[in-house]
Amino acid sequence: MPANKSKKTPVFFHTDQLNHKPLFEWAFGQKIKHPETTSRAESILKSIQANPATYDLRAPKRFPLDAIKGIHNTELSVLYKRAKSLPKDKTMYPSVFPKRDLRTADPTRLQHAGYYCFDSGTPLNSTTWSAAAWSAACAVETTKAVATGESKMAYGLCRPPGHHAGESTFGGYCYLNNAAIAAHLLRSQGRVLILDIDFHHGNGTQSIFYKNKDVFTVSIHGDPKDYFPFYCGHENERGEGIGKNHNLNITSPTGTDGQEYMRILQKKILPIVKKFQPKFLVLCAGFDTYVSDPIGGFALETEDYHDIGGFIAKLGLPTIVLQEGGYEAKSLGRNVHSLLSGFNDFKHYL
Ligand code: Q9C
Ligand code: ZN
Repeated sequence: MPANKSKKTPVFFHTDQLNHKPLFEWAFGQKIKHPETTSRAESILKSIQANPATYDLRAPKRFPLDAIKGIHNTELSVLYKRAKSLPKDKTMYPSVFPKRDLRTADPTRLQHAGYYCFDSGTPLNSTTWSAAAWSAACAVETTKAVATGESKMAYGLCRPPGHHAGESTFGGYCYLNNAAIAAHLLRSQGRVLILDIDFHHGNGTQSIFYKNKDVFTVSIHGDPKDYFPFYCGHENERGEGIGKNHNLNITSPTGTDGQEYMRILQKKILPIVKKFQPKFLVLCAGFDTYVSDPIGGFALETEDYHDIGGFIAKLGLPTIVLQEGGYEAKSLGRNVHSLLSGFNDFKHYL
């Protein structure tokens, strides 16, 4: 057994991430219970803690202010910090979303939150900033655990998720783009590939790196003609300027199963890795591709995540795994463990 084979997978989580409790969202005219619940993180924690020989669970220690500044406009954090002074039982759901011809906003006014927000499911309250910042801190620590060579793969239990947040925009339950923060920390050391396997298009990540070629963004998702975020994520969006051909969107039909998903990985991801030769991989790990997910439209099973983990391990890259979506709380922990086991069971990887 190689010396490092006995090492545990570092996992990062801070309990303040549980203080953020969005209660409901407006979904196509209906007020529904908010899918991004604390029970999601609790389900994952439970399955991590059930395997103490495999995982080394730690809390990030520092607020990642500089790392956030590298990716997000300061107006976003000004707005989030302003929400800290909301009364405990009050939540701000922005209700005016300006379009291209409305261009002035003041982030010190909570009523202007709609300028930065692009949907009705991503509310602000007094705990949002702390939870989002600790979630980003998990991404930073996970990145460090891999970049320092401590571990070839590490997992950040990022909650709230991140891939829908742009430089100065938030939405899709995301406030800070954890994967973009991770990639930005790594890019001075070499090319970074971000592979987004959440059911939804990673629109925030795409827009942040759209004109860059040192960070290649790939997202596999349900067709945005039918699914959130609707207005981007189409296959003809390929990057711009020097970033041309460094963004790839792969849409797959409703009902896509594990077999079809593996075909996509083999056919589309392998060639990119061969050609782009990344030094690091950031995996946006969403599990709303699960067959009984209440939001997503794919049909993956728990064992399929094991295969996906194995496929990614086989790429041989140092990998930062960051939690994104996945809304059937009771299966989420099991699915996360299945994906991470796919790495750890691939004996040539660690
Ligand atoms: N209010 C992630 O999986 N719901 N976000 C659309 C309209 C938004 C999902 C309903 C789904 C966002 C990280
Ligand atoms: Zn999603």
